[in-house]
Amino acid sequence: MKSPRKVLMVAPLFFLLTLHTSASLAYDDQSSSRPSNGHVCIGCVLVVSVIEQLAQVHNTTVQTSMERLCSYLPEKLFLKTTCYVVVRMFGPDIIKLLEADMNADVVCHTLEFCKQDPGQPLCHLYPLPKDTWKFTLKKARQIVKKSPTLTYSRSDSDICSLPFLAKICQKIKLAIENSVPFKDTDSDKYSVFPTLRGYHWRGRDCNDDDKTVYPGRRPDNWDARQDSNCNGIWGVDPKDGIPYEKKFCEGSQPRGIILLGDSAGAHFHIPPEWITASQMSLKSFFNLPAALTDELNWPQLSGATGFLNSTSGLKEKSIYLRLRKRNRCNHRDYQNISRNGASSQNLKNFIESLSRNQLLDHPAIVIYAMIGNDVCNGKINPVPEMTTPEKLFSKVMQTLRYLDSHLPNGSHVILYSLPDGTFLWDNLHNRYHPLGQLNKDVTYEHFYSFLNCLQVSPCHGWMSSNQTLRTLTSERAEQLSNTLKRIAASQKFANFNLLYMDFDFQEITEEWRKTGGQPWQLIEPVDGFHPNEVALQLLADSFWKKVQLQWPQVLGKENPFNPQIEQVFGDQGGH
Ligand SMILES: *[C@@H]1O[C@H](CO)[C@@H](O)[C@H](O)[C@H]1NC(C)=O
Ligand SMILES: *[C@@H]1O[C@H](CO)[C@@H](O)[C@H](O)[C@H]1NC(C)=O
Ligand SMILES: *[C@@H]1O[C@H](CO)[C@@H](O)[C@H](O)[C@H]1NC(C)=O
Ligand SMILES: *[C@@H]1O[C@H](CO)[C@@H](O)[C@H](O)[C@H]1NC(C)=O
Ligand SMILES: CC(=O)N[C@H]1CO[C@H](CO)[C@@H](O)[C@@H]1O
Repeated sequence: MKSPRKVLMVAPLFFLLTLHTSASLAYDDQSSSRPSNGHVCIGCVLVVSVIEQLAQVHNTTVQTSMERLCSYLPEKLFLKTTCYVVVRMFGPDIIKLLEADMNADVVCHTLEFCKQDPGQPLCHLYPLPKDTWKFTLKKARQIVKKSPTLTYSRSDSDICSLPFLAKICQKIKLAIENSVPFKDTDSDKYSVFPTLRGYHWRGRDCNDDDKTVYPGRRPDNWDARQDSNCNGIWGVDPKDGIPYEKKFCEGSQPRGIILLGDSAGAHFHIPPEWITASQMSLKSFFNLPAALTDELNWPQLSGATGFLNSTSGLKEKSIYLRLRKRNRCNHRDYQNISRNGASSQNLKNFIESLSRNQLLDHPAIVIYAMIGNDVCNGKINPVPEMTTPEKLFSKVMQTLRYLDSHLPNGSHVILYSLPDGTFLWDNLHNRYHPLGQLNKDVTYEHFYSFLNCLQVSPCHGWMSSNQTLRTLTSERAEQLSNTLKRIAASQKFANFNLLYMDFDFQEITEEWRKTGGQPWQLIEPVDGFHPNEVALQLLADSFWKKVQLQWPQVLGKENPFNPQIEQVFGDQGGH
């Protein structure tokens, strides 16, 4: 529960935070050695770019464009208020600078949100100004010289420590803490709230007051009196006095799905409408507050545990929805134990949030999908920071032993390999980033090198113009995948069957091409890194087909009573 609160602390400056979270993929123990102001710099460049482009799109003054942006933001989480506060603080300078034709890079360096450390390269997103950088910056500094806003040190990465924001941060923190009961005890992991790791992440609790009631448990006394496992099937058939759960679910081999994943598993996503001036409207930000409280993840739409209909229009469904369709007794039995920045090495920090009682609960299908962060980091020289096969082996074995002591007998664990991320560069580098589409001035190559320069890239190894580095990264990923494969082939556990599956992005791309799609359409446009919703659905589809073909026992039987369950219980209480 700690990380969402940390993120929420900085929620008011969504702008400054947008990329903060994406780049915090390496949230664990790397923050200390990272230059502190990288995220603040990106946030500033992002906001100033949007302000500049809004003015351009609507042919208005910078002042009007700033007000327009604030007016689009929702009131929730003090987003609108904060926007106006920020405008009051920095607006006058931003106006002067933009009206003097300075670009976002220059504005943010002048306002000291971006800094060039001595001996370090100059980090910029847009093409350099025509005059020399030094000269331009000097000119810009003169323009804002007498400004009162330059009295704070902006190098601090915690923007809540800025005096004028501290109060708002405090208010937001209180508002959130008072409105949502944080639950830390084991039996209380299920929730009736959607975000803050509530039912967007794992099955909705159907009786929050009773600790013995939760999704995934074997029914208590066939649920004659209450729905102890929240699958929406309970009570007694008045015709014959037999409990429905016994009638419809006995012997149907119910099972849940649990994802141990990273930001891709949780479906990290920043909607491009949030930063694309030409598409921005009052509707653009309605989902921002909820997204912030889910750490910018959208697990409810993810490939493994999503339960909402896809927004992409694809008909492919998540693995959870397929399991539910196969056996309606599995309703609500899903858990997304995923975290931004998760890797084999830090999974131990949060695996205990997995909830499964070995004696009381149904078996589970556990997908281990740490698909990037073992080779991805933002360091200037990323290779030495990558997980070695030896380190991977030892941590994965630890994880598997943990699972063996927590999963009910008859469970399955599937180790998912790392993809070859070279498709990122290959498909994106010469395309325009959403910030560069209006003026055709920022490609992903520029965007990647900006992130690398600031040392906040979610994956310097693959998001780099250095081909040697990309190849090295892929080689390491392959070694790690082979290690996982070897583990699956050689290790046996008492309570689950261990399997291995290749993450074959090539295959997904081919499927997508067949429908007339282009590979770049499978990548999150704003971060240029994560698989997007379509990719996740296609992956889920490929996963399902492979399992069905090779190991049908993993999925359990098709329940012949599905139509009756639907007839008696309708949507079973929904999600
Ligand atoms: C933008 O606005 C200015 C002043 O209001 C006007 O002179 C100019 O023609 C407008 N440009 C476009 C492209 O509409
Ligand atoms: C999902 O789509 C199906 C039909 O395509 C519809 O019946 C169902 O109500 C939708 N579910 C949600 C949660 O919107
Ligand atoms: C798990 O179940 C299998 C059969 O389903 C059985 O052979 C095995 O002994 C059980 N293991 C444990 C640890 O109970
Ligand atoms: C490319 O990456 C490799 C491996 O990290 C490194 O040794 C080399 O110096 C890099 N080349 C350039 C031009 O930065
Ligand atoms: C609802 C829920 O329990 N979500 C979990 C998802 O995974 C993270 C681990 O990263 C847990 O902290 C959450 O509790």
